Amino acid sequence: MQEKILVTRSSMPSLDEYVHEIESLWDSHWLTNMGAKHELLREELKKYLKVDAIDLLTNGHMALELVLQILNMPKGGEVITTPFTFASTTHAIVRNGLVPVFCDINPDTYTIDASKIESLITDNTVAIVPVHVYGNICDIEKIDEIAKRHHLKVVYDAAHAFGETYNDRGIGSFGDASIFSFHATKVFNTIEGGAVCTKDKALIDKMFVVKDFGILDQERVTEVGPNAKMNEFCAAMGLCNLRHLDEEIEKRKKVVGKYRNLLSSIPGIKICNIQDGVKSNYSYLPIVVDEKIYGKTRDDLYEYLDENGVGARKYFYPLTCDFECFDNQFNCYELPVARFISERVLTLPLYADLPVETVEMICRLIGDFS
Ligand code: T4K
Repeated sequence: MQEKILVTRSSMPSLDEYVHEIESLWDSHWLTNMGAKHELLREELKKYLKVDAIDLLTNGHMALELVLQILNMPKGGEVITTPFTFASTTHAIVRNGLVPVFCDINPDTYTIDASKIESLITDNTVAIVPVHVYGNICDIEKIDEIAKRHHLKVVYDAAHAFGETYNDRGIGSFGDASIFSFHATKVFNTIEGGAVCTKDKALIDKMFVVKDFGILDQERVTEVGPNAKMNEFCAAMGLCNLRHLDEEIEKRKKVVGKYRNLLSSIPGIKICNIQDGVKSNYSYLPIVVDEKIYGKTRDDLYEYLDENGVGARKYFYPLTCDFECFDNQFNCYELPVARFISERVLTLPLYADLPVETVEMICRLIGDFS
């Protein structure tokens, strides 16, 4: 039987390249706690991402959770954010004792609708946490302008936007800070991993301490922090993957081009456009199924693809505000666009080595089913 085609597949260097990269660890016996590979990767990523300062962490979630901790906003403070995201974004807010206030999304980019942010600001608002979802870039100028006028912090969840630029500026250089995910499923992976980027060097100095239990030196513990350090094996994977990244993104671009070409003729299937001024990383391929035109619902199509060995995913359904763990304690109203998209979106398989014939087969299935 043919193997199922999953929504993505981790990029990996050759085994030889990875083994060569980790060999020195057998001499040093230095496996974690900000070792040589961690520091080298940090330097290389600072250049690649075009940012002023960066720190590496165990994963993207801890990067977001800890940056919100370090910004030290009052407990109970309200954070305007999007419900159309992965669980991590909302959990990072809630786990900091902050209150998510959900804003609707833009119908074309699926990012937070910046024109609706201001009406949600109250005396308790402390920050905005937008998400560059699927690598689509938020309305940065408008968000920046609102945040300045209302003295709010802005932390971008850029988990999907690794390596992207907006008007030639690294996407991690906007707002008070941005976080990236280097999870196995991402364009750039360190197996598990993540980073925080910012102009604020003091924030990075603090992160270096907070992510290591708040230990400043052998006799002083100055922060209450978890263990969120990236280890040397993960950093080594990052060093290898970074060497091949541009080539991987080029291959993804071709896969996306093929999808775009074949799907554009199927009525009722919508794909987002690449935005002006954005250098894309081609990280995800979301389609939105308009059942009135396509004739079948997103869920019908999901099932049909699954029966035919194609593992598309409903990223992002349900909206995070509807998660049972929140038990309706946060506002879930006035999110018509987010609800519309979340109920109709399907993320198709996308990775650098996805064969053209497979893309053709997936598009044929989608076309034939309508
Ligand atoms: N903010 C946003 C907006 C995010 O999307 C995420 C993570 C975060 C923050 C937090 O970043 P991290 O703390 O994770 O660094 C996956 C990922 O686990 C998660 O990182 C990602 N977003 C989310 C969108 O997708 P699942 O539960 O869908 O993963 P899973 O295990 O079902 O894997 C999906 C597919 O990937 C599999 O079908 C096959 C492929 N895969 C998976 C793994 C684990 C591989 O090829 N290799 C692998 O090792 O969450």
